[in-house]
Amino acid sequence: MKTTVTLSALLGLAGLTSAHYTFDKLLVNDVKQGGDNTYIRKHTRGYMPTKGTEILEEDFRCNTNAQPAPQVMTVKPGDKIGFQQAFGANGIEHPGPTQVYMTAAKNGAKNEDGSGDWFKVAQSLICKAGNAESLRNYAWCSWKENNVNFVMPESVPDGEYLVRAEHIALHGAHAGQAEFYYACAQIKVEGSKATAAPSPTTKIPGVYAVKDKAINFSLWGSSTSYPEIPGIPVMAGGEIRGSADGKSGDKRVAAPGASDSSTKAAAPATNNNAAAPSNNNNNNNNNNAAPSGNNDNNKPAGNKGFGGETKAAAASANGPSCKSRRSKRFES
Ligand SMILES: [Cu+2]
Repeated sequence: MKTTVTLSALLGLAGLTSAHYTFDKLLVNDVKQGGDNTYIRKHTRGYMPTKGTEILEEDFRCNTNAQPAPQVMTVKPGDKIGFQQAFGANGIEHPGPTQVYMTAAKNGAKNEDGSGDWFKVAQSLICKAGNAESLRNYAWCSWKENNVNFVMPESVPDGEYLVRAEHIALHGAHAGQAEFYYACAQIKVEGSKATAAPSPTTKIPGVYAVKDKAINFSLWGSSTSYPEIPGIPVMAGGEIRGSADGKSGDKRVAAPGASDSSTKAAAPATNNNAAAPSNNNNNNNNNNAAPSGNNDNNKPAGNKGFGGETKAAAASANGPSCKSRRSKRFES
């Protein structure tokens, strides 16, 4: 018994070194720029993820002891920006979304400490619709890609920025062990016609709370979608890749924003139905169809996912590390 546990611990550790990652190489239009950490700030966490209450620390901005990089990369709207993995890693094999945040650097990107407001310029979710099992791996847009990437939208004004790319691994999220992988690049945007300050904004740390649903989501239930948005919504015109259920495939679309509100007044319609039954004391007889329809929309996925997942969660609750599931199977 004891031998088995030790063996599985060893297997788990062996897996960790190859499974974990950070980002140190900047890509522009899929071409590597400079060397390691020429444009991406070097930090001392190595490939280990940030977890738990560490997301409340100041180092959650650009990672542990991050130091200004020697250079600032100039890009224009429409350029594809990528943060490639460090240490020879060649593909993200953790399930979860990616986010890219930016903060304006009024005194230059090299001098920016990230204490100001950040906006979210891009988000990737699920690119392949599938079953619950697929959500534990290849359903995600970033699966097996060796970089976190996005296309610089027209809606980001000219100027220097810190750009923070992040992948959240969710395999341990049900047990409060979501893993955050991230680094910051120093980038100058030139050629934008945008003048409005991007919104909404957040502070980092502060963008996530430890108990946020989006980072405590279980992949071990029956859910075939990820109906959560970690942090704040993507800015108007920013990039959303994939979708909550992957049914739209691997597409990059512009996020809607306040300026589009005149064309999008459709959403509130369903509220009228919900209001109607409250006039009747006789809940049982009236409007049976409507309430049950509402329940179908709101609950089943969540209920089955969260109710059914308790056992699965308990079964894999030992798994703060990625490969421990595998070793656990070997045990049993
Ligand atoms: Cu991991």
